[in-house]
Amino acid sequence: MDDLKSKYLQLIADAGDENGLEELRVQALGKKGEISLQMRELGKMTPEERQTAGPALNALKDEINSALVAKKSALADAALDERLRGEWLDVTLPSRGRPMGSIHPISQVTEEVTAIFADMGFSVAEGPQIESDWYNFDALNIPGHHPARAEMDTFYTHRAEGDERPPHVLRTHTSPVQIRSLEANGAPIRIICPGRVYRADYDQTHTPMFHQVEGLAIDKDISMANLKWVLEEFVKAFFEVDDVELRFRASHFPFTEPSAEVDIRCSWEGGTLKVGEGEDWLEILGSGMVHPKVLQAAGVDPSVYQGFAFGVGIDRIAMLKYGIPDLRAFFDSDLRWLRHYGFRSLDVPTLHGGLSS
Ligand code: 2NM
Repeated sequence: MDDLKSKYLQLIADAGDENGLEELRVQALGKKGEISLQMRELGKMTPEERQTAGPALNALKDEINSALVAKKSALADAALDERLRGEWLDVTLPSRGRPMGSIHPISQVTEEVTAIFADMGFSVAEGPQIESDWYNFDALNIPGHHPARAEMDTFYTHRAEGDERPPHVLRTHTSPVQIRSLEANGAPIRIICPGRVYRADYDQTHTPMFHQVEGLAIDKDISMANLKWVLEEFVKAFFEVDDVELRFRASHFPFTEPSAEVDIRCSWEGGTLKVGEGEDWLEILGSGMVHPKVLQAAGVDPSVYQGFAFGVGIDRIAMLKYGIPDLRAFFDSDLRWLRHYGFRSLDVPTLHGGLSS
């Protein structure tokens, strides 16, 4: 048995590929294999002989089996390493002077929105995409039991076993950036926060990652009248029309009071969107006066300061402005789609040149 063992362990160690391994398995453990034949001999033995030979044969069989499995996985690893070496690409190489790439519509629209608000005195603030539950929820007046937490379909990170601290989340909106900015700079403040946000939702009108821009203006004498003017200016500049009509519908958000959803007058005649005329209404954003508790959480005295905030879906207004029918196409990386909807890299949005010139 010792001879059999050393013979097969050596053969397995020397096997060069999976076929060779399979042949060895048959040769040793197959129906007519050497070990199987030995097993058959057990029947001819005395009970005493069988008592030692049986377990020894079984142990040998297990050992050869384990060696076969281990060698098989080592061969597979080696094959994968070999393949990865063969298919290695240097993605840092410069391009071969083919036509230039294009600007993704979401980048273009983010630039357009930024240019419009910059012209009204808003600066851009950015922050982390992985947030604490304090900045993403509590500071925004969304306590632990609040249904908005469940409704948001939040992505949570893992904590180590036994770590009782609440997990971090992928931010579900860019409002945490506004809290961080308020905390760091205090009031007065005028900022917009564009960026990626995450919710566990996937269908024709939802992707698990999408883009938002939120705005915030805090000072001693800011009212909803200022909000209305700012949003009108934004919609006129963004859709490149001289006149718009906005409709403020009472709504509810935990972080604003009062809250309003904003619709714009439009028509869909001939299947294309016209803003500022017609009999239809199109919902484009949510807004309101920042809740005193939110100001307080950010270290701002709500008896001195007040202001408005709003949130717009960048993907949605990009679809509306550029007639893109399917949200999911934004994230398919389909080159034909990008060539069709993409912007030339020298077309930088400016207000004097027209945003989509
Ligand atoms: C919205 C709607 C209404 C909002 C609130 C804040 C903050 F941080 F100041 F509290 N930022 N953004 C807000 C308000 C967002 O999105 C639909």
